[in-house]
Amino acid sequence: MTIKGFIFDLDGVIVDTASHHFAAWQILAEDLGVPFDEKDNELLKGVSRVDSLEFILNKGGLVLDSQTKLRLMEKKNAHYLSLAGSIGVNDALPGIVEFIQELKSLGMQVALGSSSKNAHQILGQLELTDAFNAIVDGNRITLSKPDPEVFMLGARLMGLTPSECLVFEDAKAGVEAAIDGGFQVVGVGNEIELSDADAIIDDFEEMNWERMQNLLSNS
Ligand code: B16
Ligand code: MG
Repeated sequence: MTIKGFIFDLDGVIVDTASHHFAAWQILAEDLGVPFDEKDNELLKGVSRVDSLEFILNKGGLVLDSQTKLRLMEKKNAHYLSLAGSIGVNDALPGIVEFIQELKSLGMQVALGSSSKNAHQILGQLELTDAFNAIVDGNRITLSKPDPEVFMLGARLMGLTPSECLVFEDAKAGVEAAIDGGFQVVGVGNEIELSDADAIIDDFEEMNWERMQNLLSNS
């Protein structure tokens, strides 16, 4: 099937916000007396805010009422936004803007498929909002990755089927979501974590559509 559309994850694919999410969750976990390290954080990539909090509470064997959970999520998010506030137009990861521009010049459609409720804010800071034909973020979905809802909606908004789209993901949960939805998926980053993807790249530096097609056909 010919690829006609592309769905990009945000955190870890377009911009490196993972360290800010990690720092904000780590402080919250520390306050709760729950150990939380980079390995834990790896499992939370692509996972919604509420599911991430539940992971930390489960790890610590803690049961809290819904009001307290809401307060903790607000606190984490305020901390995350203060850290991510410095993100600006030059902080898109190397090569990503050029790659998206090339796809669009070839007449392809491009969507965002992010679990983050802050996606519009971050895209705005990067001045990339207008680069996308469709934006699906954490406010538009009910089920977080590894459920495929975010990518299914992205494909639908572009008027395409999953088999006509290629997904780019840095998270294990996101790769699983794409496969479950019937998409081809390129993992961005860790070869071991993302080994189920159709192809894996380190980043978008020097990347173009021809090279990407070669990678997919050789995998
Ligand atoms: P928020 P993505 C995900 O974004 C992040 O990878 C994950 O760490 C975060 O918990 C999730 O968004 C929710 O983010 O708290 O901003 O709504 O990778 O799907 O773009
Ligand atoms: Mg991500």
